[in-house]
Amino acid sequence: MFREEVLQGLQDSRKELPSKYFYDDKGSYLFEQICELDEYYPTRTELGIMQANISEIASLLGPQCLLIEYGSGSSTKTRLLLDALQSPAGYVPIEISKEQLLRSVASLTQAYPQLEVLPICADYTGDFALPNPSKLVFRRVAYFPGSTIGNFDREPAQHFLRQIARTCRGGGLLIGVDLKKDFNILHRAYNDAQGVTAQFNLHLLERINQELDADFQLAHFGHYAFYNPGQSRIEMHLVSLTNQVVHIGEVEISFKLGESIWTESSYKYTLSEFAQLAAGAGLTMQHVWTDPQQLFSVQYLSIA
Ligand code: AVJ
Repeated sequence: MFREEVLQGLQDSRKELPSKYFYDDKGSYLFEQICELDEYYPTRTELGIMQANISEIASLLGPQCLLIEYGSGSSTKTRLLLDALQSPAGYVPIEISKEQLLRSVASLTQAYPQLEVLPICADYTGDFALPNPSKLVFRRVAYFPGSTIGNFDREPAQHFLRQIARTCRGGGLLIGVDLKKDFNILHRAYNDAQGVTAQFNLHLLERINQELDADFQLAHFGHYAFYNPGQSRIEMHLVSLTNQVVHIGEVEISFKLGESIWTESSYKYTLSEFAQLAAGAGLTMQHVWTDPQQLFSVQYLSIA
């Protein structure tokens, strides 16, 4: 899958690579470093919103809910919820990285011996069978924090929300959504002074070198991230700093000086834009929590 998608993306006239491949072990580590940067406001702002409103959030989700987390990673924010939920029926972490999944399941079962954890190792955008918990489920609630929804273009975002609506019919979705704001704040968040985001972006080439027998020279590419206001998104690119030919196994890929590989989009929404997108997928906004500066939002949407 990785090889096919990489080759296809780089053989396109407009080169691109899927952002989901950032997150191998080193990539996940670099992302955690990003989350601690002064410039990167989303993580700490979302955590602050959750902490400030946790009892209200837990009471909206209600007792005996089955919490289904899409892309659970290390499940850090989840603990906040698990601490506050009234006798949850179970926790279903869906995570593509087996190592991360096993690690977080082990530590969660330690910390929450009463909780039934039903892990699914899968790509959460695909199909998976929901496991049956032994406790009675009052409501299924999907949890999708971190503003990862921002990585999806509009149409795929709506498609994904529709899929959640099917999985959690009669329940809801708790989601973190990054908001539109001063362009300079956005720019700084994706162009940190220490260059961690640049390292994170360039690591994708390193991963391709390691896993697909390629010979990208990292010094010959530059990190370039900017806010595209017309499209309401951060675009992250790797720009070729020279005319060059790169090999991926037997395949040759040529780059012109200045040619870019588009590696990530991170869409930003207003509250009403997101409500509209969600409504189109059959989800109704019930409650929105934000920080005092309105940088970020945590939203609970219900599914009929
Ligand atoms: C994890 C996808 C939400 O888009 O802000 C951080 C990833 N990319 N810095 C984001 C990311 C560059 C992040 N998401």
